[in-house]
Amino acid sequence: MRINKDQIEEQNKENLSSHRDRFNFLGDTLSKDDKDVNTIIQKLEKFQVAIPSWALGAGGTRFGRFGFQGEPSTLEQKIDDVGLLHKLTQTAGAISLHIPWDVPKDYAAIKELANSHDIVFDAVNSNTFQDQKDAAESYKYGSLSNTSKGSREQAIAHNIEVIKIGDKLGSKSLTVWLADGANFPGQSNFQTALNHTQDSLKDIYKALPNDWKLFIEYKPYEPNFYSTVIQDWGTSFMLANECGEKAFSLVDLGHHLPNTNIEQIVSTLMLKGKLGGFHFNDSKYGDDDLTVGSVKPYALFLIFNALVYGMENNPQNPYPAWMIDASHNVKDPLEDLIQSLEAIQEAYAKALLVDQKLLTEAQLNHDVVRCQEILQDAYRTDVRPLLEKARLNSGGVISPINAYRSLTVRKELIKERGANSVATGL
Ligand code: PSV
Ligand code: MN
Ligand code: MN
Repeated sequence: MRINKDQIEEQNKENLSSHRDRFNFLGDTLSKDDKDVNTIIQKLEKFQVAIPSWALGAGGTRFGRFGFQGEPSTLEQKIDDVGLLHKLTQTAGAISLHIPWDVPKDYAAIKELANSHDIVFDAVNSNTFQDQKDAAESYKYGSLSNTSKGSREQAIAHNIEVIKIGDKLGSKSLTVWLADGANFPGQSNFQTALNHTQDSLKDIYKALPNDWKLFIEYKPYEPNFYSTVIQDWGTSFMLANECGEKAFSLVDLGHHLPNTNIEQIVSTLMLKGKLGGFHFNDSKYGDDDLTVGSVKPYALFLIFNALVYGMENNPQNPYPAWMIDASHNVKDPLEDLIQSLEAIQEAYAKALLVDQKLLTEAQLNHDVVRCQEILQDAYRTDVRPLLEKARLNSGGVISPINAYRSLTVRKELIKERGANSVATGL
């Protein structure tokens, strides 16, 4: 199924006059407050978030998986799904592949398909957390950190292979997330594991093309429940520094212990020019991979406030690669991703409303109350008409969820793919 221009216009016709009323009211209010509404809208139009190829089917837990009908069962269909998201939202202009879950067979055809949807290939993700069929070595006791040279070498070779695959697609970065760690005290030697990981990452780094970046993702626990080799931003940062200037840390919102101050981590990494990538999701307890903004929208806003500050004040930090890393059991995955995209744009727009000059002034005056007021004024603003305007300007729909439902997208996908199609990967 493809959504065409006429359908988009048809969808927008219904909502246009109420959108205009709301937009004009907000625009006037913000302009009176000296906010540059057009610049904010332009920034929103430019802000693109990659969709991971594994988020398009219903996710599961280790207790089971409840599929969703009409799931994409091939890479082509996954790209088509991202195409649908992008058509409606104009915010999902990239896809991030996980290898070997989504190895293209015909590169030219896959690139052409993505191009026809106006989608580029963002970071490629390696996978050394599962043993592959017919693999010579096992990752049961680790991959890049394994005490067995054979397992380490296999994991390094896999990452180099992933770079080659990404290179053929036009990707410019490799994300490494390691499940490596230990389930029990005494199971492994912390220092040996860290040294092996560092050496292995350096070997991968050597194979990185000059215009590529290496993103090192951290996570405190799961699937190992006693220790994880790359457990926190400090370890990731240290490894990125050891590798070199093309290596960066990657922050996944779900990869922190409860109540960690993520916005402070973001600030520190950007100050040091080492925030390379970002995985969005939300959580209540751990790496829950819930819809972005569904549980802690204010925390998301504060994180965006730090990101916006960094983007404006830290030229030493590259523009981060944005990706949604969420998937679960009970929602239509495409509706879920639409909600996540909306939440990201909303937090970004609110952060753009923060008057950084006034905030600095209030900070210097130690006016703590004023500082909070400045942040919360921005947070309490209903910025949704700005998002609608940005989508309208770039050819999307005013209300993506409503359009998705009124165009009966899922029904069409079920008709095309069948009720029992199952997404590959996770
Ligand atoms: C691990 O929890 C993670 O966040 C990494 O980014 C993986 O590549 C992804 O989820 C999918 O398993
Ligand atoms: Mn992640
Ligand atoms: Mn995760």
